[in-house]
Amino acid sequence: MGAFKEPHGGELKNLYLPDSERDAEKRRARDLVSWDLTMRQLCDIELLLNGAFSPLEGFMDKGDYQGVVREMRLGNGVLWPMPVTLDVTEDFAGSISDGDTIALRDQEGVLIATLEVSSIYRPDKALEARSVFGTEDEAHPAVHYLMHNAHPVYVGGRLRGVEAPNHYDFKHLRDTPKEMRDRFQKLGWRKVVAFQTRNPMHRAHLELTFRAAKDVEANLLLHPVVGMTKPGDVDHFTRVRCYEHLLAHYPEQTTALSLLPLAMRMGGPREALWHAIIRKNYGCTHFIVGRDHAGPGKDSTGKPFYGPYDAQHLMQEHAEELGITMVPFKNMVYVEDRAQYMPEDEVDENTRTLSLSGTELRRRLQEGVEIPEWFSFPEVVEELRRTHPPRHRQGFTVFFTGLSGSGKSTVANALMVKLMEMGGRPVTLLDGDVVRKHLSSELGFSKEHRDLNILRIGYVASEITKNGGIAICAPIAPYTATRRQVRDMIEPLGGFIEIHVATPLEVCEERDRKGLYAKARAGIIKGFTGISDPYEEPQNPEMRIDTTELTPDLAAHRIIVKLESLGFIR
Ligand code: PPS
Repeated sequence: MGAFKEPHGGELKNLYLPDSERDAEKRRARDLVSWDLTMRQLCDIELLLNGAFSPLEGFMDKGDYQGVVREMRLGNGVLWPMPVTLDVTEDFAGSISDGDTIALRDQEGVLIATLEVSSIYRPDKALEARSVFGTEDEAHPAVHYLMHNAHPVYVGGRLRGVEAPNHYDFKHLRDTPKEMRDRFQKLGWRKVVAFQTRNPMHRAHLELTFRAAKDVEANLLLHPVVGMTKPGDVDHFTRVRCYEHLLAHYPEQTTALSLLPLAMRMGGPREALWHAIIRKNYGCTHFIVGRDHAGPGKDSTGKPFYGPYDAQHLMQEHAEELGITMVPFKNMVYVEDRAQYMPEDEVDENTRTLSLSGTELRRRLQEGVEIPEWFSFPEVVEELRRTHPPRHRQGFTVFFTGLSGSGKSTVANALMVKLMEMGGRPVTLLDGDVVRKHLSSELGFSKEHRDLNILRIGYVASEITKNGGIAICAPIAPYTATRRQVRDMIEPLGGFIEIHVATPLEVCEERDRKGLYAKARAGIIKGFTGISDPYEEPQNPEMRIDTTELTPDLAAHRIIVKLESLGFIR
């Protein structure tokens, strides 16, 4: 192994027990207290066990954790920028003591590893957020995770690996650091530059990585993250199919593709350092760091969390100690007159350059508009179009909300029939009364029960939407926060069109088809929406209708027109 390929801290860890000891460990684990690993912890443990996080030998104890949080150093002084901790509930923490061994299992109960508990401690989460991520602003995804998802107590200790977390997808593209190093050795790759990404790659990325490799005379490893990335990112299945297409465009025998099951924190500069250390452990000699590396986007006041080159500066500061060389990212732009990509800093300001922002790309995908050849490869675009069909081929949910008797069900029925007449997608009506009969039969009308009811409707609608169908929901849904939750559940999967049926209470009460208003006024029905329970009006629905004067037919027609204008039907 060449001098350049030293693992971080000197030794490539492999925390798995020898095959001969695994069965005994499994038997022993039957009597141990078990912790079911979260998604994040499963990603972390995979990279701990296979040595990608060398020199770590387990989840951090209090000493390592504090050193890492405060000064990016483990207890033994080795540079390490990111806490890797096992967060557990109070209840679980209360059931274990120092010196115990606990079993760590995946969601199906498979034993992944055992952990010898050496430290049980309560982190100062605000301090962790400020020191590691530079902010307590919850618009930062990792801070939000820390405050709302991470459990309150951390457990540290050494791991004994029993079974690697299982992956059913892209097995041929998954390598441990040892496997990757062996491959480099076999291929005779002495210098390897790694490229980290969580996004689909297009022509600019190809040019950039190709140039980086050429500049440092190294081979190239495309090393995209497929663990957890930023919420809202393109799913890794789609991305990996795109990367496979892209790979064919590199000169033969120069470039490899391998997937990294890392749970990103979007921690900017500290994360860049972490990424570099991981790649060093995989045997790479160089690492590309771009503008705003692992950036979490904007804070709650609209300002970026980190400066665009903070990550490069921090890498520079620790260059010597890192033992992997940074290749700073040059922003590539397309120069039309020369029909080629060039680094931004090599183009004079009078030259006409072309670029396409991520937002514009999403718009074009959404509306089925052309994506130019200079931007991407047709196979990559085709792949993105398959998972991001234009709106008229996406599923959507029409969510009616309004008082009892406002006309929701009648209009929803009319709309359903009109959509079925048009054809193209299956339509499901989740009417308030019908849902309460089949899906929520045990629920009443307390706030808690109403919320549960709406979230169930939202869940079913989200599945329908995800699978390309049309869900029409027509509950009262009186609470803003719950409607918001439903929107958040559905919007990433397709369309969400909220329609406030704003027929005034007096009209609803006057109609009183079911005689419920009279009973509510008489106090026979308690907590009736609009009478003795609140209805919070939607502030920004996609549409508002009032059925006082509007026939169901006309109301449904208006909604169809709205759906057409939004691009969901044509
Ligand atoms: S909610 O709040 O969204 O969960 O309500 P929903 O599932 O749409 O059910 C509303 C229908 O239940 C009848 N009903 C009541 N409505 C409101 N408040 C109370 N306390 C109540 N008790 C029974 C009522 O007939 C509603 O039907 P619609 O179709 O809206 O008139």
